[in-house]
Amino acid sequence: MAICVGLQALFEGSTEDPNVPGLGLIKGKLDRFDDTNKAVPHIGWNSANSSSKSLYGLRPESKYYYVHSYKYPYVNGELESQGWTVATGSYGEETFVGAVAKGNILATQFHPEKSGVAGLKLIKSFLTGEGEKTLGQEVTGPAPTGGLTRRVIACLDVRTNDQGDLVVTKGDQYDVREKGEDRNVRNLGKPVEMAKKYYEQGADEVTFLNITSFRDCPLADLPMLEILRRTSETVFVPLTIGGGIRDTVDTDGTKVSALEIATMYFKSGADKVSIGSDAVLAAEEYYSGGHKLWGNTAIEQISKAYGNQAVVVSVDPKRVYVPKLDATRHNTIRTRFLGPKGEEYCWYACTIKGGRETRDMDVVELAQAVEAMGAGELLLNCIDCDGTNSGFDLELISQVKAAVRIPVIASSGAGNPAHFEEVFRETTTDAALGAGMFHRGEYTVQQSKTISPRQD
Ligand code: 1PR
Repeated sequence: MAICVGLQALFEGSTEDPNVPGLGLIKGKLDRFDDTNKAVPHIGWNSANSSSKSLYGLRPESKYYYVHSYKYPYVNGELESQGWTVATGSYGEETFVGAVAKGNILATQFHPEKSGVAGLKLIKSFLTGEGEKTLGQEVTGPAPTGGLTRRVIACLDVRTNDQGDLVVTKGDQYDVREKGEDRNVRNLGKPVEMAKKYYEQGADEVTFLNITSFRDCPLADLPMLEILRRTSETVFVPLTIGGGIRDTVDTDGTKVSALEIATMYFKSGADKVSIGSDAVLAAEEYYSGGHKLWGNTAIEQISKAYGNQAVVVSVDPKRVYVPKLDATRHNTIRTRFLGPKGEEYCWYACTIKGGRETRDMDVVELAQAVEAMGAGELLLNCIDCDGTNSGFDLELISQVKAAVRIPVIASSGAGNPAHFEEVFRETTTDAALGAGMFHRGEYTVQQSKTISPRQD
């Protein structure tokens, strides 16, 4: 059984690295998705339609989790004439090979181990041998539901509270302490249990953000490692982990690179790492060095080792109001929400250290720099909207989507399911993330998926 790049390796080669031959078990070469009109990598839940032929229990109405930039373009009958049964997916105008099987060989471009119940069924069909027995037989079923769905992500901000327990918390504009006298850290539950609950409610992904990074903790004892290990035992959708991913010095004085930290997370069950503060500092160097890439930033190193799709950059912007469009050198928009002095324009300043420090860099500059460095996705928070339950900042999301070709996750401000509907309708965002409304039990993840539900 071959998964994702495992399927790709069965072919003769790929434009990803023309000098490295594939196994050549299947004739043909892979190429990259065209990103003129769509985000690349292709990330999310899409179909694998085997045209009424049984293929290890794949179902036309189910969706499977893909994350890749290279694909084998589907040509009707080509692989079938080599004896393969084929399932296809479609992304924009392109139809690509989602899965192939012949005898006891099964290869999937998507990740069955991250495709929830539908993926587990496929793995079972492979392990029991049932899939091989029925391979290629005619089957009837519902009509295929093609195309990529837009993801709904549940996010858990995690930190240690004043009693030393690791808790899921949630801030209002990044302030996670209660409003009362004692100002305790808000405790909304336990990370592993909450992640499982959101998986069962249909979350397309789960993100953990360690919002106080590694305060004086030996790296090997990082509590987030244990959380990932335990979560990946019961949660079969992609897991992202963020917080503290940068070159650092361990408590015993040993230098540890961001790549080593990311490796520890991947080995513990993470599918993607999310980089916040370090990305802003790296982007500053990128511009001060005249757009030069040195290959030494965390983003470049991790994306080189694990692929762009494994690196998310988490952005923490906040609005800076200005009286006119050309008041600063920054990428400025006209806004429907006027500033405190009636200003009609604003730009979004990037912050680091959980919003504690504002830098002279706007969100478009950051997004374009990290895309050039190899980030595969942006997690676009908004300090002004965070925890307000007033809806996503559609102006911010539209500005960033227009500036980059990598996928964008809209975040901050979701207060009810209609806000998800709105952000998917009004912007081209690839995914939307919610936190507080799920943690407080006001709505389930499933209720937020009216626009892009997927079936297991
Ligand atoms: O800088 O690489 O160590 O990463 C730190 C990470 O922790 C960053 O991703 C940063 O966004 C996050 N973070 C730091 N401080 C806070 C805080 O809240 N005090 N949380 C924080 C960011 C934003 C979202 C939140 C959405 C949705 N939280 O994760 O879940 O805003 O909330 P809502 O739907 O309830 O409005 P580094």
